[in-house]
Amino acid sequence: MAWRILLCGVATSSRARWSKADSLEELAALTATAGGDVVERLIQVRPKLDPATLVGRGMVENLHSTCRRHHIDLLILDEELTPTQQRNLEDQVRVRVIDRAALILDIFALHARTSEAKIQVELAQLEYRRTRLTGFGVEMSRLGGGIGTRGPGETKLEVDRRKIEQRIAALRKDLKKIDRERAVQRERRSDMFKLVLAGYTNAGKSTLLNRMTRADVKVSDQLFATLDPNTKPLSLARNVSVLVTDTVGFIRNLPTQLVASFRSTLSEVLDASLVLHVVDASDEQVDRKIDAVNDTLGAIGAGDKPVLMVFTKVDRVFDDAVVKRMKRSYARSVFVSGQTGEGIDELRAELLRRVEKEMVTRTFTVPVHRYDLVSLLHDAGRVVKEQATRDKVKLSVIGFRPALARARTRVSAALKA
Ligand SMILES: Nc1nc2c(ncn2[C@@H]2O[C@H](COP(=O)(O)OP(=O)(O)OP(=O)(O)O)[C@@H](O)[C@H]2O)c(=O)[nH]1
Ligand SMILES: [Mg+2]
Repeated sequence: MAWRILLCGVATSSRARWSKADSLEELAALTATAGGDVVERLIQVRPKLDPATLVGRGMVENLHSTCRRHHIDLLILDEELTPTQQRNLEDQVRVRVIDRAALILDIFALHARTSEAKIQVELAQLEYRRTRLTGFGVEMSRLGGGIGTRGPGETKLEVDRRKIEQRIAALRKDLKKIDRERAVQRERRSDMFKLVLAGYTNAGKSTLLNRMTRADVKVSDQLFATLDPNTKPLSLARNVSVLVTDTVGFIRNLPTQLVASFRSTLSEVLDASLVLHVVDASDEQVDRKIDAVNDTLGAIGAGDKPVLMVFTKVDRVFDDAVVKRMKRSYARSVFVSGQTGEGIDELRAELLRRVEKEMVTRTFTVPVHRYDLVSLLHDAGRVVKEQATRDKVKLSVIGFRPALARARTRVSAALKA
């Protein structure tokens, strides 16, 4: 049976109540993704958070009676809880209490598939938990399993502080190794034009990747369905191929531990030649989610990457005024549906335009007998002219700027040797 869950949030003014209600809506979606059943939601309007219990005295009592009345198993707070607040609330409300960050960590733990994702999630969970252990290693086991305590795969989360420190050190070492492997992979792809799909979780990124590249990435109406980057080739025209990467989605206030330990996954974006910021056009929170994604891009150092806004799910938008407004606010954006394929040709045309802006023509002259260099140049781009004299051959090549720069270096080095 699903866990029975009570959600609670604090609005700092009555005007902030509505945005808090939206925030609880998202918290409910996260809870459902984690397999919980939201039974009741409570919002308290309070200008200041209580240092001891976060919510006020009256709300603590309300939470206590609501939990008894509805047989609640778990209380989830939308705000970040200090370890003390968490403990005090558990003592007074008499159910388990977690915050939004712990819930997100839990979903990541459930969805981690590859060893890289598992390492990153476990590290984030341990970093989160480390600050929450007081005295001599609190007995986590008294809390039992369930939402908020699940570890990636079969690994049991450690509860002992000394063991946690050791485990964190080991995981950090593993991650360093993975980072190095990634760097090698990146180097190998450095000649290609790279598109990276970034966007709020559930925006429709994987659906778009599947539609554009006939890939088969898992799509689901859950939050954070994708944790591991998937890179696929995409041909935009004869001789114009790029790579498209689908990666983990963003969310408002991504827990800091996750940002830190998912740095290598998140930093896929840093490697992009062009970021496709994928937006769910049918979402009522569209502007706020765009802002959250832009904030996250800034936070990971990708704030100045070239971006193309791609509004998807237009098949679900029935109000033309909505699309008009978005077209006005976000000039040069593209409107598509990953599901029906509507607008995908326009998207491809726009991508080709963007890629072609980065294409250049270069001429190379190599000795006629150096077939190896001639073939290297054929690999580096499209050879549009080839003129042979008695002992030399001159080639004009159109290609991606960094690829041709690299070919130039390699050809010169080979000729000097
Ligand atoms: N109607 C409609 N639904 C879509 C479209 N694109 C995606 N969806 C649905 O939206 C949900 C999320 O789609 P995904 O492609 O998994 O979204 P994502 O951005 O990869 O999500 P995460 O990996 O979880 O961050 C799924 O239920 C999809 O079927 C679309 O163009 N139209
Ligand atoms: Mg996805």
